[in-house]
Parts: sequence; structure tokens; C-alpha cells
Amino acid sequence: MSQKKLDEPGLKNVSEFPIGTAVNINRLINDDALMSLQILNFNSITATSDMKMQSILPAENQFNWKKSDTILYYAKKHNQRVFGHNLIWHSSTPKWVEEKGNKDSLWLGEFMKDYIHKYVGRYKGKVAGWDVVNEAFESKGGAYRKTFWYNNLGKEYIANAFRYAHEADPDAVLFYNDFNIERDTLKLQAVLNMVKDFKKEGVPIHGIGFQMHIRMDTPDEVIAYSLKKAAETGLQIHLSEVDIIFNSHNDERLGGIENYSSITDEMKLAQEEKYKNLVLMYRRIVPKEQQFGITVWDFTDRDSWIKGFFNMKDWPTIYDEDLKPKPAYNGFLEGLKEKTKKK
Ligand code: 9MR
Repeated sequence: MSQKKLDEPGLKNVSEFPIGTAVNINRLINDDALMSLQILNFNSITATSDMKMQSILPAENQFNWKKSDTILYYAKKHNQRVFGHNLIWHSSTPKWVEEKGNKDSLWLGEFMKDYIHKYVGRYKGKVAGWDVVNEAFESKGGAYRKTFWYNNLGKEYIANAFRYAHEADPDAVLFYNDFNIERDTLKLQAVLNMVKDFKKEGVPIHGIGFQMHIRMDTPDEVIAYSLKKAAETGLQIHLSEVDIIFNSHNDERLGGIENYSSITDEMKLAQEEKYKNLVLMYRRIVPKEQQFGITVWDFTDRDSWIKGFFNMKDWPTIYDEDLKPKPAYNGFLEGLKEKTKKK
């Protein structure tokens, strides 16, 4: 294993709110260099995939708690908060659930209830918060995504998922999580309307997760506006899956548009600035008591999902391919350290 010298200060040590990262737990615990950086910087942990339905319940009645238990164990050992990602997501619904649910929506409603009760109940008091429903709106605009869950249960499945999670752990902080809501004001408005309805109906929602998979050309003013509107709900605000890319894409798998195939020093500095501004906006716009934290989605360019998913080169995170801190790391750090006016 490399004897990397850790001269960068840990992000978590200079932050007033939790700093998290998503990880693949097996990759993490089998890579000492990665693990020492994870322990140095983060006090919150999310699973990239290990806690999704596909992984927890791959076949009927066969709960697989191995990885989630390992995450809980790791987090306890290193004094980190566990954030649960996610309970209901169309992209991680096992085939067997779809096959059964498409034939019998009454079964599906009961299944969802049991699954959430069992899963959230198992980790009651141990998982601090959950992405209860993930990506229930179309990529663009304000329409509900016509997913397996929506088609079989109607939009009520969202409210019900929150109710069940709350029943299983009344202290867990429950989030609705989505992407593009920092830049697509129609989509953001749709989420805010849902939150308003939930509050009116007494549905227990406590937070909004901005995935924040952004690009260098996502305007900071638009991000600032969106954070402000969301913070006005009074809910917790989580930047839940942060990364910042140079190239672009159409939101679809393999849909990358590679304008840049290498990174220059100038681009690295621009990314430093972008990371810094993002952290500063979060600190300035979101009131302290609503700052649930900032979580990055993997923390090295080596491990990031972007290249594989969109099939393009990119440099989305704060550590490079060789696990060296990038200027982006410094930007994140500066954003945390810079004095902001008291609210
Ligand atoms: O990064 C995750 C990748 O490793 C998985 O293969 C994929 C499918 O489960 O999910 C990725 O994470 C997604 C997250 O769960 C929801 N928002 C978008 C993330 C990137 O696709």
C-alpha cells in the first residue's frame, strides 16, 4: 500500500456541518489509501449503491444486510453519520418486484410498506436520515416520472413511502432527493409544490436533497436562487451527491458529449473556484439550522460514476486519479473556511 503523506487538512475539521461522501463499501475497506483519505475528510457516509433495493432485496424474501451492516459498523468505528440512500428508486427496483408488482398493485402497496418498515426499523436510531424517494420527477420540467411505482400506485406512493419511513423511525430525517433541481426552475417548482401539499396533508417530509451533479457552466446565480427557494420551505437542505464536470450530456446512460478530452491547469483553477463558490453559497444562503450537510458522490476521479455512465472523460471530484488532492479540494476547503456574515 502507498505511504501517502497526508498533508491536506481534513474537510470535516473545518466545517460547521457534516461533510459526507458516497462510497462503495467493499472498495473502501480494501484500499488503505482510499480509506485513510475517507477517514481524514468525512464525518458522514452514504452508499453509492449498497443500500439500494436491488442490493438489499435482490430476490424475494432474501434480505441481504451484509453490506449495509458493514457500512454501519465502519461508520460507528470512525465516528461518522450514516445517511440512507435510498428507499424507493425506479432505477434500483429488482426485476422480481417489477414482475410481481405489474400483475398486482395491491401486493405492491403492501410490499412497499413492509420493505420500508423492515429496513428503516432495522436501523432505527442508527441511520440519521434517508432519501425516501429518489428522482420521482422527469429529468426536465415538472411532470411526475412515469415509473413502475407511479404507474402501479399513482403519485400517492411518494407520500406513503414517507409515512411508512416515519412510522418505522420517527427520529430519522426524511428527504426527497433529485437532480437538475438546482438549474431547472420548473422542476424545482414541482418539488416545492409537492412539499407544500405534503405539509398541508401532514405527510412527514423533513428535507430536500439537491443531488447537485453540476457542470462548470451551470450558472451560480441559478443555483443560488434555487437554494434560496428551497430553504424558504424551512426544511433541511442536503447537497447530497455533489460533483462538477466540464463536459456535458443528455442525462441518459452513455449520453456524454465530450468537448474536453484533457484537463489544463486553467480548467483545474476554474473548478477550484466553482467548488469554493458552491460551498460558500450553501453556507450563506441556507440557514445554519437547515444545513444537513454537503456530500460528494465518490471523492476521487478514479472512482467517480461519471466516466462509465456517460462514456466520456471527465474530472468531477476533489481528488485525482492518483488520489492526490486537486485544486478543487482546496476550493472546497476555502469555501468552508472563509468567513461569512452571521445571519
Ligand atoms: O454512483 C452510482 C453507481 O455506482 C450505480 O451503478 C448507479 C445505479 O445504482 O447509481 C449511481 O448513483 C446514482 C444515485 O444513486 C442517484 N443519483 C444519480 C447517481 C449517479 O447515477
